[in-house]
Amino acid sequence: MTTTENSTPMGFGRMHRKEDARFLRGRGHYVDDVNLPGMLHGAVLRSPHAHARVVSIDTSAAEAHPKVKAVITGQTLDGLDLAWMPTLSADVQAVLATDKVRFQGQEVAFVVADDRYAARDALELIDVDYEALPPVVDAQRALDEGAPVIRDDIDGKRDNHIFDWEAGDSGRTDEVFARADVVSAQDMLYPRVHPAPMETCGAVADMDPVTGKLTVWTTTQAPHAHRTLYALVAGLPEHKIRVISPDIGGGFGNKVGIYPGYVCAVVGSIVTGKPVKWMEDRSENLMSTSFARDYHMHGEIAASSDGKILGVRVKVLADHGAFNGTAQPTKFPAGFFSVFTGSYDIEAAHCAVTGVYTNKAPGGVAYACSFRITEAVYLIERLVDVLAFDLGMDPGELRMRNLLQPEQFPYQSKTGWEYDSGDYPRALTRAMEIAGYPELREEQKQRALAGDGTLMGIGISFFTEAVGAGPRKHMDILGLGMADGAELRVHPTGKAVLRLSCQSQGQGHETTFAQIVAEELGISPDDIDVVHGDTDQTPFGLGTYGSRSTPVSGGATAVVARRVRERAKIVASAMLEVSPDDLEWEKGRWFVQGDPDSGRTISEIALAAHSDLELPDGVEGHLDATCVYNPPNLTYPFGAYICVVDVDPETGQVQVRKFVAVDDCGVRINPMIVEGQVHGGLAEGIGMALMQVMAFDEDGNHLGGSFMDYLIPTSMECPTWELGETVTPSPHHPIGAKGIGESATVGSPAAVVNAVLDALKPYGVRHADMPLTPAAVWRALQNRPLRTDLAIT
Ligand code: MCN
Ligand code: CUM
Repeated sequence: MTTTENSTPMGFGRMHRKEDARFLRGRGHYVDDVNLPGMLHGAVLRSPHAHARVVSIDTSAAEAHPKVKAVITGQTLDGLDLAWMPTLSADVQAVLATDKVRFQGQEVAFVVADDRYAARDALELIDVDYEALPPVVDAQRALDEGAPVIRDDIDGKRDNHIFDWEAGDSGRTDEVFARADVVSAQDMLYPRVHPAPMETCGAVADMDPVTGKLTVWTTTQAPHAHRTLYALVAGLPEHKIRVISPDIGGGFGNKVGIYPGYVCAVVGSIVTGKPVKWMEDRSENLMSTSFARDYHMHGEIAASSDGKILGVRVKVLADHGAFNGTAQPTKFPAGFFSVFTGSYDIEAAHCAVTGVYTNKAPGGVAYACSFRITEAVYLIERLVDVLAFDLGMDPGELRMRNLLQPEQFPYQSKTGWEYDSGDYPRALTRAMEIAGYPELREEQKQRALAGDGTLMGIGISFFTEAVGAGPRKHMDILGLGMADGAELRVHPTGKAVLRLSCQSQGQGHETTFAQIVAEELGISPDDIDVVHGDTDQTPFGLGTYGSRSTPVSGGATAVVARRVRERAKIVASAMLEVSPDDLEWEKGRWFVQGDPDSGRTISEIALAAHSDLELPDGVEGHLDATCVYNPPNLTYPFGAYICVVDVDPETGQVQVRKFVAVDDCGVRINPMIVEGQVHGGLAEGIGMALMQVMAFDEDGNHLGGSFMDYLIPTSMECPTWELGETVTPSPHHPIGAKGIGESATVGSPAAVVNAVLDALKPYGVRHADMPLTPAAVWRALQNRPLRTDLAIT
């Protein structure tokens, strides 16, 4: 498609986002923009302790505040059987604490008042008597004999163990390890991080006392899933609940689950009979909403002396915080971590993951993670570099040696996944070409010989993602099928409206999904409205996460458009008085085979279909169609990233000088949006590799409650990205597309860390944990003499 970004392509291609018209003019409409007549405001009282018994809560002074309309505590909720809510991981989470508080920032009480300020003021009038308990902060100590038991609310629970889970074949793996020439082992931590979306979480709940219908405007990536959960939590029938997700200012996984504040807003509205708004502030978002990672990993990689990887063995301790939350299904509590063999042809692999409770905020999978693939990619890509270090081999060459070959697809991984398509060597070759890999290595060598005092590092990562949760064949994993619906209406004038279950938080769905319809039907994307984020207006589906919108809802959109095309064919055959079998489709119109001038455009057909004028008996009018799409498999996007850094050994300061990213997400609907997704993810990757960590002190005090303490990357830390692409279509997806939304976040941290460690190689440093802050880099270099032999090999 040859179009500029300013014109509208009739299908796939670059075009500016349709939603930019409102976003750039400040006309976006977010939850906090929802203001209803008589609306009240809620605020949450949070625990100052990481672990404490709640002895008593005195709310009388707060209730006496002239502007306070209600004070809700765990006790109030207990009476309504609402004090605990189910998580998506077969655990329960306290909506408001009754017995104990289990992390600093946990929700203890909810005040509803005339305005936000009064609600905040009244929090200070609530008197809570806590009896402090020793906290469990360190995941490594959580299973110690005699460790304080965090979840004594669970019947018979006497430790902090959540689950043991494993994947792969341990016997075969031990066997290949036994015959390997080299075994490299490394402990590594993927630290706890937070997605920190620009817009914090919030809800406006409005229970209509007359109709009994509850409307919740809320920051959710999955409106239909939230509706079902509200129905289960509140015991309301589903048709009496409407969940509306207006514009969302970034989600990154933070807005998948249900938070206590949402439930409190709902209860507040039921109790007061008025609409209630609750919006978090920044600290609340950072302290209490879904975090990511916190994976303590021990990896081992076995290889022959010439660098053929034979096996991988992994043990993980997963810190899930105080409640096991956010979609880590019972049967699959480590998510998709089992893709940890990555992009390599490995004979045998085994991993074992143990989950533990600690006195920290619950969550675990948020932050563009593809449900633990982030950790898996980091692990294998770091292990490959550790092996290269031990073998004295170039990490690029070692990867090339072991990548899966094109003819191995569809590839059955050693842990049970079927990679749909790929040409990995092509992607890595492309990245090396763009980066000028041999020249970079030469420059590095020359600089080492010149000894100019700074260190240059080149890091590679190659990743395979698995995205598009939904396939029935994986129902055993997720416990539920995840088909997405789509509805397409074509108006009499040939304009259209597409209704979807997925929900954009900045990914540009209003543009790209209109482009899919345009590609299939030849209606301009400008003439197609995309409606999402309202359960009363859109078909059911499980929402946007794990980069599933294009793989699943995108499939639904292509199929529904094809159904419309087939309906149009019947109408066209009536209009042209020929058999449907004699018609041929050309984008935008049906014509009689062999007579190209005979055609009827989709808008002519739409008009006829609605006016009935040319339709004989028996031909249904209208062109509208619906579809429920069950994807046959996940899609497996992949990519090759190369990062170049300069490190100052005196200060530990890392400067990312160059970053090359070659992504393959199959057919690209809108290359400009794809590149934007990659840019964002690369910035996040630099953030995680170099500066981000959600830290706690030994008492469980949260040390990252503001952007002064929890650092997110800015343009200052980012180089000019150099992007490339290869296109390997997904063989099973209707338009050959794979997801892209999380690829760069998943793939880039390892490239940055590998680059920094490549720079530190002359000092014999093989590994250091993220974030590689100046202090961490400086520490890694202490008491290590510079070895010129390592610098120039
Ligand atoms: N796309 C395309 N061609 C492809 C694949 C995707 O043009 N072959 C387009 C899509 O049509 C869509 C966008 O790229 O407009 C992202 O598509 P997809 O990979 O399907 O991901 P989702 O739409 O399902 O978005 C979810 C994903 C996740 S899980 C996180 S986390 C994340 C991410 O997207 N959060 C984001 N990217 C984000 N981007 C923004 N701006 N804000 C977030 O919160
Ligand atoms: Cu894991 S973050 Mo996204 O899947 O919403």
